[in-house]
Order: sequence, then structure tokens, then C-alpha cells
Amino acid sequence: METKVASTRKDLGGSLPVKNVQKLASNNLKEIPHRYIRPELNPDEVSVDESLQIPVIDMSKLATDHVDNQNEMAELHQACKEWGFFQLINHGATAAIEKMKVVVEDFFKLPLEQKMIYAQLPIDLEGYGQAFVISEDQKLDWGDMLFLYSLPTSQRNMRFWPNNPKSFRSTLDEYSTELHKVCMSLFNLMAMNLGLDAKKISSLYEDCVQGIRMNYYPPCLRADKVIGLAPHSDATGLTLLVQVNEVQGLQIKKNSKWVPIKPIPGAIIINIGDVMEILSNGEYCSIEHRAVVHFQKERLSVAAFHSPNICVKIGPLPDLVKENGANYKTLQHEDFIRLVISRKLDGKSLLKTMKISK
Ligand SMILES: O=C(O)CCC(=O)C(=O)O
Repeated sequence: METKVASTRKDLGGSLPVKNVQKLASNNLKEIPHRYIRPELNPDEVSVDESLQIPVIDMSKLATDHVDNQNEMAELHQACKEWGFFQLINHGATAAIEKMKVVVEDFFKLPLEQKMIYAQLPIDLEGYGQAFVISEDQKLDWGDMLFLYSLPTSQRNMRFWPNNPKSFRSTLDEYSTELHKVCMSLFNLMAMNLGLDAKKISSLYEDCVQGIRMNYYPPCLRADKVIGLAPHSDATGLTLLVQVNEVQGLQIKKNSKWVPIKPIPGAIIINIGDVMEILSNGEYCSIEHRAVVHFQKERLSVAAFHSPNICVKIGPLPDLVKENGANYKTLQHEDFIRLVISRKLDGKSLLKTMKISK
């Protein structure tokens, strides 16, 4: 199927340019500029229950011929329904992930002017900069990012793909392929768990849009007052997140508290996005999450977002609309993306817009 992604992507909107945070943080600031200060942050909202952790799913046990297959499939279904997040182990993408971590760290170590070669353009989300800045007085995140569309391959804009470090492009290419494979396998398993034909969901992702967001969060002396990435749910189908260094920072909302996630070395953190919640008519849940920063150490992560083909309408799958009817509206994919890009990151507000009140 031919995709229309690149031809439409440019006029879907972008983000206002803001200061580079890595540079700002390197200035030995005595005071943090007020646009980064978040008065609403409340340490009491962070869970201290160490036993509360997202489920761990073993991909090798999801193989049809594995003795634990049925159990693990049930665990996966439960994780998607109850948590919207899980850690995936034995996924087969370890080599690609390890190489990716190296080039991402090396990229963010480059001098600013070398990174700025790949800076975002005003009407485009791709490139080095920040996303979801829509007004001059909006609070800002304590972090920079490099965002690239990696799939479909025909639509890559190499203008934004760093060739420093030298192996960046080939490494990202391999990473994109390996994570896409994992994602498609998960879609097939999720479809079966939802009582659908195995290919029902993955077929919507033929020539899917994969975007890779590399996050760099500098240390901040007032880490208690700033946020690395504001609370949001992902406007995609599935996100595959890899923590690059050993510094933790991901927190997810559970029972009105922020639960700090402890990544298992080598695991991929998977989360259900808004599109998957909508397709499943609400059976699977997209969970609000945020990234906090460390007061002394930098933190890096890589998120791979997977959205259906741009020709696919975003709405509940007819097979999953039961007697109570559709719980979400159906939109053309491009209209859905426009809605996403025109907003600042704001918890689950996008899903509220899509929900049908009953
Ligand atoms: O850095 C993290 O752990 C979270 C990243 C994330 O949520 C995103 O890039 O959308």
C-alpha cells in the first residue's frame, strides 16, 4: 500500500523554537528560568510502595509451542488491560538496542553547533529541538530531543538523520527494523487476546508510521521543581521505550499516584498508546506517564512510536464494538494527527476529546 505520510506531514504543524536545555544546564545556573519551574509538582503524589511495579512479560514464553504460552498470553492481556505498561524480556532485539544506546549517547555529547545541523524547522516536528510547544508562555520541559520518522523507509528525511557519529544512520536503520518486528509480533498476540484474527491489528500497520524520539534530560539542581517530559499519554498504537543509561526517571500514573518504574536491564518498556485504546474500544488502556530528572546525572531514553498507516481511520474496530456501542469517535488519521500536534502535552486530554459521552 502506498502511504501519503511525507506529502502530508509538513503541513500537519510543528513546535515553537525554544532554548537548548543541555546548553542552558551547562551554564552553572544559580536560578532556573521561571518557564521551567512547575509549582504543581507535589512529592506526596509519588508512590513509595516499592512493591508496585509494572508486569514483566517474557516474549520467549509467548511462542505457541512454549509450555507456558497460555499463562503468558493471559499475563499479557492483563498487563494491557490493567496497567497499559509492561517490561518485555527475551525480545530478540538486544544487539540492535545496545548499538543504538551508544550512538544516541555519542550524538548528545557532540558540541551544540554540530547537533544544530539537524535542528527542527518551524513547521516540522522532525529534527533536534523540542516538541509540543504551542505558545510563548507555556511551561517548558527540562530536556531536548531528536525526533526522526524512520518508517516507512521511503519517507525518511535524511536531512535530519545525523551522520555524526558515523554509524548513526545504519544503527538507527537496524534499530527501526528490529523494534518494528517486535511491535508487529505484539500486535498479533494482542489481536488474538482480544478475540480477533491474528493479523487484524498488524494489517492496519502495513507501511506503518514509526517515529523515534531520542530524549536527553540534563541534570538539574532543582530537579524537584522541573519536569523532563510533562505528563501525557502517547497518541500512537504502541510505544517501545528503551532506557539508555542507568538513571531512572520514568513514572506512570496508577491509582492517582506517580509510580517510578525500575527498568530491568535489557528489557523494552512497552506502553499502550491512545490509538490502541481507541481501536480496542477501551478494553486496553493508555496510561499517563512523565519523565522526571536527576539533580546530578543526565538521563537518556529512546522511544519508538508506532502509528497505523496514514490511510487508516482512527476509531474502534467494528468487531470490538459490542452492545453498548462505540466508546470513541472515528476520525481520519490526518485529522487525528493534526489534533495531536496542535496541543501541548496534557495528560489524557486527547483521549477525553475522542471519548463519546454516554
Ligand atoms: O524518558 C522517558 O522515560 C519517557 C519518554 C516518553 O514518554 C516519550 O518520549 O514520549
